[in-house]
Amino acid sequence: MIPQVFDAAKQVDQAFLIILGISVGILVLVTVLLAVFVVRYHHTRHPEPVEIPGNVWLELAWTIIPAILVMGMFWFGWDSYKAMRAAPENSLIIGVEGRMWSWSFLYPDGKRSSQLVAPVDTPIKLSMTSVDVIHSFYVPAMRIKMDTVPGMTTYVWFKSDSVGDFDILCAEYCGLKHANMIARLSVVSQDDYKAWLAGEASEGAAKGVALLEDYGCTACHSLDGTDGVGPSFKGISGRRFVAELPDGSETQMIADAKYLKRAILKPDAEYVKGYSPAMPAYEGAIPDDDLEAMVNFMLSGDATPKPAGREMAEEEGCLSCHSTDGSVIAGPSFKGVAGTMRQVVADGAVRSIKADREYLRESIVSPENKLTEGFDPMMPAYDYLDPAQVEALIDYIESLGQGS
Ligand code: HEC
Ligand code: HEC
Ligand SMILES: [Cu+2]
Repeated sequence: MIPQVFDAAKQVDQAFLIILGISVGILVLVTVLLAVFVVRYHHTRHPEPVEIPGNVWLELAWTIIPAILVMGMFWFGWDSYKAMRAAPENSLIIGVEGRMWSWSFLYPDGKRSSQLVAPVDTPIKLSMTSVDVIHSFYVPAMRIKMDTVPGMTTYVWFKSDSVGDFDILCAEYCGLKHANMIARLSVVSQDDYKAWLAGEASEGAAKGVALLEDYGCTACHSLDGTDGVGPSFKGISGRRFVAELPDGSETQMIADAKYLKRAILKPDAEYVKGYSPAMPAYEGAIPDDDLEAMVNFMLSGDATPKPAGREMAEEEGCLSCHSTDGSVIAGPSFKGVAGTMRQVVADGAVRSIKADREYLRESIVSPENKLTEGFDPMMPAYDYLDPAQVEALIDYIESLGQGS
């Protein structure tokens, strides 16, 4: 038997059992009567058919009894339906996003995860939508199933009275890898939930700040947006700025992982316009781990290393559309795509463009800008990934071979 951890789900089970019981009762009654009548009124025993003109009591009975049964079934069904729809006012609201072919869960503080973590004994209201086609969010253990529809918000709620892990599935056929839309609902204690929510993020942030202080960076760079000897680190991730090259020329640049590392190790490769060349070179002075952690922190506010690209590509569902062996699933294979010339459709025209990091980045964050020719515009925009994560994905794609 599947677990019963949600009160409203118990009502659903009850309604189900009542309807099943009545149906079985009727089946038995009809079958028995059928057998009795076949024997009792067989022409050998009952050679003379009798015409029965009517029987008021019988007619009343077979009208009223079924009416009561049907109304009764309706009542239990309605009652459990109401219980499933009536999310308590004080519910914790968690967002759900369906996409081909994975689920994302969004917590009130902005945290995002690919598994649903929920505190025990707390009503949870899931506010759901889809970024592409219709999916259906299904948690058998909670007896909840609801379509997620693009452009529309639907909801379900549940409250688990015990901790445990439960399956989440998609119950609406949504294409090739529909069966991959499996996730986990982990119901955990209140303390574990708080720890999970605050968890690594704040530890990672504290580590980032500590590193920048330890290496003396904060003497010249603020973390809160105020200008110092150097630009503030606040909002540096993905910032567009004008760089002055050593030869005196200027160029437009974007602060990504590669640039940030260079800016720290070899500041004289380019200077941020408007600042003096006061930044010391840290080449050889910062171990790789610390440099990585600092850059992660600048990009995402969290110094802990992001999962490697391969893991992310699995977590985010990229590999359900992109193969790594050259075969085509729904999108082009990642194998050897980096560095090749791509035929893309942009603004209605087809043109050729090199798959450099900038192009790959755009393909991930806003795929609709440049569609690879010959493929459907089905890739969802991964604009919620932080830059460090996008960089990791690009590194992973590049590691699968570079074309020319
Ligand atoms: C003596 C002051 C000083 C110290 C100490 C210093 N910087 Fe800088 N930093 C600057 C200045 C001035 C600039 C702008 C000119 C340039 O691009 O080099 C800059 C630029 C940068 C940039 C590029 C910023 C942008 O907006 O593109 C990064 C990243 C950076 N520093 C990181 C660090 C890190 C990390 C440390 C510590 C390990 C550090 N800095 C220590 C003065 C400093
Ligand atoms: C629902 C299927 C689907 C998912 C999920 C998906 N993609 Fe795509 N992707 C496509 C399709 C189809 C194209 C080709 C059309 C276009 O350019 O959007 C594409 C194009 C790309 C391109 C450009 C490739 C080229 O040949 O120029 C890159 C890079 C890419 N995807 C990366 C990713 C990454 C990274 C993820 C996961 C974070 C991801 N995709 C998730 C379907 C998908
Ligand atoms: Cu689906």
